[in-house]
Amino acid sequence: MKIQLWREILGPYELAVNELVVKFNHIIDEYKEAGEYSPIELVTGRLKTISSILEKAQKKGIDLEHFQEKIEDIAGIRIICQFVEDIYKVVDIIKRRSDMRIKSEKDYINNMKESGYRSYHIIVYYNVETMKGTKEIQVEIQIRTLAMNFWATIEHSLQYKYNKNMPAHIRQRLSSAAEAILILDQEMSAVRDEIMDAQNSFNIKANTVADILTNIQNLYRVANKQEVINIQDEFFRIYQNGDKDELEKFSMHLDKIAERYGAQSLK
Ligand code: 0O2
Repeated sequence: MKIQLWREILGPYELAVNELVVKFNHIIDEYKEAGEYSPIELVTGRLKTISSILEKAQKKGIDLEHFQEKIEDIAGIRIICQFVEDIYKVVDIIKRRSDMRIKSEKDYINNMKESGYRSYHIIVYYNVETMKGTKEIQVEIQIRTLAMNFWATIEHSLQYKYNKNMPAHIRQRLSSAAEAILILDQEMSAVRDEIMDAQNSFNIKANTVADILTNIQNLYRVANKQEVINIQDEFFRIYQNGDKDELEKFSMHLDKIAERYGAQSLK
């Protein structure tokens, strides 16, 4: 077997993980910017450790000459959603992207594993640019709810602790916990619209306040200082009143004033 230069081999995988975390976080930002509910709550990425790669290769009888093709999760992305429905929305988003190509999918949401594990897995091909040119990387994307993630994290730690010899009573407890997680996700889905409405209002308010404060700051540079102080006082009054419609009206009014001064686009 030829020498494995691990750091050189894993570099592009690390790059893929870093790039994809940035890209999926950007999706969250875009939704928030638009004042809309984001189907993605949280994104994390990890590079499989060399010891885990060796362990998986040994367990599955994979020849180390071919581990890059055979081990699909050297680069791993985890997308956490609030609701089960969001998972399928994220799957659609991934399928529509032009920067990744689907290799395979596993729906462990509708087909729960015997362990109680639930998650949606997609293996994609993703290109990274390196000194030596373009390299196609396989990336495993796991998509699950916050509740599913809670269960999987605990179960994974216990699997590690007991090294595949988990006592039956713990296995039984985990199985009951998996049932409870399933019910929890169903209950949360039932109030999804209410929660989404609340979160949308929160985002809209946050964006309106940010717009108002940017306008006030820009106006402070070009307009009469006393006039800007009066505007700020008015903003605090409306803000404290807590009337969302009045706040939005005030923001639109301020846009017009800023436009008059040509202050809207000032950074
Ligand atoms: P790690 O440490 O997370 O990287 P298999 O070998 O058949 O179990 P396969 O064919 O590689 O797995 O694919 P599968 O079943 O889609 O599992 C891939 C990954 O999903 C696993 O990677 C885990 O991260 C996660 N997973 C799958 N089943 C379970 C489970 O029962 N419990 C938990 N907590 N996670 C699971 P690795 O390499 O096994 O582990």
